[in-house]
Amino acid sequence: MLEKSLVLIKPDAVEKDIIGEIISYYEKAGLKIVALKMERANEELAEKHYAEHKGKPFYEGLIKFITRSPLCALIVEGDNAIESVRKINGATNPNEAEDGTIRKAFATSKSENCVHASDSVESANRELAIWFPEVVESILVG
Ligand code: 3AN
Repeated sequence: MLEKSLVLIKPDAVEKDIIGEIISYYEKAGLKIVALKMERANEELAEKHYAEHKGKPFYEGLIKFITRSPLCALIVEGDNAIESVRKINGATNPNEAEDGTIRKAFATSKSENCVHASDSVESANRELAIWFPEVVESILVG
């Protein structure tokens, strides 16, 4: 099924100047970048995005991390894009990430793990509306 996933290239990856390398992983897998922007998330945006993690021990650190410097938000489209992108990203813990994944190559810890991607159609729709409110209506219709 043709799907759209919300991907964040997180502050650690932007700081390391590997935006281009990360985007290449998706493009080489046949996925299409249909929207892209850089922005520095404020707390409100970060808290919306990570609402499901509120109260967890790593939550405060997560908000600090994701707001500390600019990130890159992308809409990645393709057949089965949601699962494909998560496979390309690799496991949350880089020690468990499979060879050939972005996190295996670049992530340094569970928090500094370079990328985020939607984990279901429902979360993709929620996250796309958070990060791309200006395009979400036109892009999600049809
Ligand atoms: P994923 O991004 O692989 O879907 P989630 O949804 O379980 O992982 O967690 C969201 C984010 O929260 C992770 N990308 C990571 O940055 C952070 N995180 C998750 N678990 C931990 C942890 N135990 N310690 C620190 N940060 C964590």
